[in-house]
Amino acid sequence: MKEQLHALEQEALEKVKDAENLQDIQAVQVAYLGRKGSITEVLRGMGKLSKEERPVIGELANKVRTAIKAAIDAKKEKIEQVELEQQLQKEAIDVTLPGRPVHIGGKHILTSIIEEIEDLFIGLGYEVREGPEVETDYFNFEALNLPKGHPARDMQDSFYITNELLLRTHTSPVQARTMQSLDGNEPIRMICPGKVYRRDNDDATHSHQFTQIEGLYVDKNVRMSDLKGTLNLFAKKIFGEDREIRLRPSFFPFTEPSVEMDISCKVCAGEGCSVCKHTGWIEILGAGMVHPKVLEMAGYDPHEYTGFAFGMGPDRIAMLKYGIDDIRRFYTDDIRFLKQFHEA
Ligand code: 2U9
Repeated sequence: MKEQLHALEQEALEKVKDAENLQDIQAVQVAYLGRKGSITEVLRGMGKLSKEERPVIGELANKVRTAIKAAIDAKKEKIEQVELEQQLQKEAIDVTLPGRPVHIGGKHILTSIIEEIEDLFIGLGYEVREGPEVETDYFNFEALNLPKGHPARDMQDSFYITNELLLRTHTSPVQARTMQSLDGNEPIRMICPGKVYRRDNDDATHSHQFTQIEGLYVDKNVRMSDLKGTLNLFAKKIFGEDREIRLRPSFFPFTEPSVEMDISCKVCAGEGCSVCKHTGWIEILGAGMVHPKVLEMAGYDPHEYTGFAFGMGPDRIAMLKYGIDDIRRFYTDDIRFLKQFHEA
C-alpha cells in the first residue's frame, strides 16, 4: 500500500505539473482527492490492514494528500496569475491616446452684457437684486403710479395669469418691493436685471420676452446732476471713453422729470449716418427722478428723500454694440450666432 501511495503521489504531481489551465487542475483534484478519487479509494482499503499498519499507512496517506493538495493550490495560483495577466494585457488601455474633446459652453451674450453692467454698478456701491417674474398687478403697476385705467398701461400689455397676476412687464416691481420692505428711512442703491414680458408680435425689433436692467438710487439730497454724472460714467465705460451723452425730456409715470439718454454715434462720431438715422445720436435708455407719489406709496417722505431711476434693455445695448440686426437671434438658440461672442 505504501508503494501504491508513493506511486499515486508521483503520478498526481506529474499531472499537476502538466496541467495547463484551471479545468486541468480541477480534473486532477477530482481524480486524486475527490470522493471517488484514487487516494480516497486507497484509504477505503485500510480496513483490511493490521492494527499496527493502520496508523503508519494513515499518516503516509495524509502526507501524500497534503502534498498533492499543496501542489494543486500552488499551481492553481500560478495559473490564475497567468490568466489575470493575459486578461489585463487584452484589456489594456492606451493612456497615451489623445482624449475626446470636451465641448465647453460659454455665456450667452445677454448674460455677458448684464454682468458687465452689474460689475460697473457694483463698483459704484449698488446691490444687485432679483424678484419674481410672475408679479401682482399692484407691484407691476399700482406701486409705480400706474393705477387701473392709466393710458400708459396699454403700452405694457402683458400676459395675465389672473386679473391680479401677470408676467412682469418691467423689472421696476423689484425696486418697489425693496422700497416697501424697508421702513422708509434707509437709503437704497440697487440694480435689478432680469427677464420681462410684453404681449407683442415678434419681429426684428420686438420680442414678447426680453431683458432689462433698471437702477434705483434713493437718499437725502439725490439730484438730477447725480443722475447725469452716473449715466455719463456708464455710457463711457460700456461704449467707449470718446462717447458723449445727451438727455432729452420724456415721460414715464414713475419718474418726474423724466428723460431719455442718447449717446453720440460711434460710426460717424456725431456727423450723421444710417446707423444713427442721420441724427448723430443713438437712444440708449430712459431715466428720471423718482416720482414723489412712488416714494410716498413706498413709505418714503418725498420732502426728505429724493431719488433717481433708470432703465435699459441689454438686448438693445448688445444689438448696438455688436451690430446685431434682429432681436430674435438672442432667443432662437442658433449656436453659430451665440458662439461668435464667446471670445468677446
Ligand atoms: C421705481 C421707480 C422708478 C425705472 C425707469 C425707465 C425710466 C425706462 C425703459 C427703457 C427701455 C425700459 O428696457 S426698456 O424698455 N425704462 O425708460 N425705467 S425710469 O424707474 C423706476 C423704477 C422703479 C420704484
